[in-house]
Amino acid sequence: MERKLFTADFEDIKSGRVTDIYFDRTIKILKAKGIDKWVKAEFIAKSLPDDGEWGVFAGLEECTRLFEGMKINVRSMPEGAIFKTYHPVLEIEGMYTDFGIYETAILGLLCQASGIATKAARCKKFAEDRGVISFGARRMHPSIAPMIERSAYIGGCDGVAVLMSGELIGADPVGTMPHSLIILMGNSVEATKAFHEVIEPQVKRVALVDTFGDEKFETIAVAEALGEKLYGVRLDTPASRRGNFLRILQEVRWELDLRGYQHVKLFVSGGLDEHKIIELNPYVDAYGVGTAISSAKVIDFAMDIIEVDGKPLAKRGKMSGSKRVLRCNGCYNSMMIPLKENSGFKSQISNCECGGDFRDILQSHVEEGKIVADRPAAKEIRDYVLNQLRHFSLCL
Ligand code: PCP
Repeated sequence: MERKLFTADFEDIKSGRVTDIYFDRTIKILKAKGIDKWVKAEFIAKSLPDDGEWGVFAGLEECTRLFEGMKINVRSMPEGAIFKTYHPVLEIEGMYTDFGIYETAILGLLCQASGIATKAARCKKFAEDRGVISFGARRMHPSIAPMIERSAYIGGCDGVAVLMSGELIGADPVGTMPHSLIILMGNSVEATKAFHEVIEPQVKRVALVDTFGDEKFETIAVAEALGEKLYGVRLDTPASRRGNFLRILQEVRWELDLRGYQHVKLFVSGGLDEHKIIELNPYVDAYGVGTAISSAKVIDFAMDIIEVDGKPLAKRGKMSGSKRVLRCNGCYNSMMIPLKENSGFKSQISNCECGGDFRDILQSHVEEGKIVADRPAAKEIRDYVLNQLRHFSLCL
């Protein structure tokens, strides 16, 4: 059947077709030479986008579906774990020819999802209790919109905009109104009144106030039109008119409060990222972040062999041997030590100076193709990320 999209589906990936040719040739050569080795390969990032000190590990659930039934063992951090550079987030063990062909696909699943989740976490960290909604599906290929928004949600976004993404994470999609509704209804008051008449009452009434007129006057007009029923206004002011956006927001807030509309919240979107969020926090109640999250820089994970037939062996620039990543459950300080006990390292590191206990966050995930780890829902993973975020500093 003719494909409508230039995208690969799960069967293509599982059949090893989404692989770089040199992996395919490597498997051919090894098989032709009757060479195969029991290896361990780990996934680490040597640097992080935005010179970040930490990243959010995401994409594991899709990898798990790929691993199922493969003759491999996998140790992995839980999805949503906050990780540091050089600390392995995942390790695969098996005959190289049983999993080597999937390096391209596994890296793709982890690098993009983790990049999105990390950017979402940075935005949420700075927005604090203000809402951050993923608004960026339109900037990327629609076939991956659910993955993008799931990653944004587990990274910390409070909501997603796309219908299918809402189904995937088990939450109602979130949205206000587009400029096209105001243009077709004639003005923001008519559009907002029509929205209020037609849309289910549980949907927050957030009017868009930058289409034709000045945000201040459009805001006053919709507030007077809907009064208590108006939940908020969205300012998506075009860059050409944005000037000092903080002052515009201050003015709108002032005019609303002056007229007794303290309940009306300010929602902004358009060209936002964590830097803009810090700047606008004094007046903003929620953010719609698109491009910055959906097309976030990927996490540059690499998969590298670190053991062959049980002996530590790795390329230059890599630390060989299987590892543990110990994290203190008190202060979240983490360290990396060899998996195997040996003289060089004090293996039994139980307590942290802060009094907390060290635990290995690289846990058995797949044993001989059988999934042995929990597979939490997106909401649980998001809660896990938000809980960790309280312990990780972020300076820009
Ligand atoms: C955009 C739309 C997106 C926002 C901005 C994301 O507004 O609301 O969700 O922007 P970003 O990618 O710069 O972060 P418009 O393009 O004006 O679209 P609409 O009229 O549909 O709101």
